[in-house]
Amino acid sequence: MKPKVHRGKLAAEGFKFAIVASRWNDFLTSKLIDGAVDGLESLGASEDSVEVFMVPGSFELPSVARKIADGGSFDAIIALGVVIRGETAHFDYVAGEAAKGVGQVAMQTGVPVMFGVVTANTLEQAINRCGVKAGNKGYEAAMAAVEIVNLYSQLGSEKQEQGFKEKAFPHVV
Ligand code: INI
Repeated sequence: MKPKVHRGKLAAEGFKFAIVASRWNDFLTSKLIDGAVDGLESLGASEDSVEVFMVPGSFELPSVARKIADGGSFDAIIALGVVIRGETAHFDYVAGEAAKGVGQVAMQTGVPVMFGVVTANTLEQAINRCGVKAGNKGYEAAMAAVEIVNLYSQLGSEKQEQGFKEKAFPHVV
């Protein structure tokens, strides 16, 4: 058996992306923003199709992502932040709320929201995930955003096509 496989293309032209990024640990989140912008640009996004919204900390990512999603101007949102366990007793609350909240925004609004938040036990681990050794989570989140917006638009047009078939050929479908 060879089932039909649906996959989003890695082509960013024609889509609008919002990056919402935390200022906490900004020497690292700035690297995530750079990684995300470079990633989007490398896939064909134009300068005016990408906007960055800064928030105080990762806890605020979901609420601002929600506002952006409700505004209806962007096809995808990329949430970026760095939460380091060693630095805070409320690591679990901040990281947990950021992850849960970002997921809820995506589910409740229908606008895809990428989780580009580095959660690390140590500063060294965090540095390694922000473009030094083990990749750049901002770049990865940008790749995911482009793939997902293309998959969403494919799914939308398949639905429209199905609706058209149902109307035009009710006896067939
Ligand atoms: N926010 C982060 O993004 N990373 C952290 O490591 C962090 N620490 O360590 O506390 C952090 N805290 C701030 C938090 O996100 C909120 O901005 C703050 O609680 C105000 O709501």
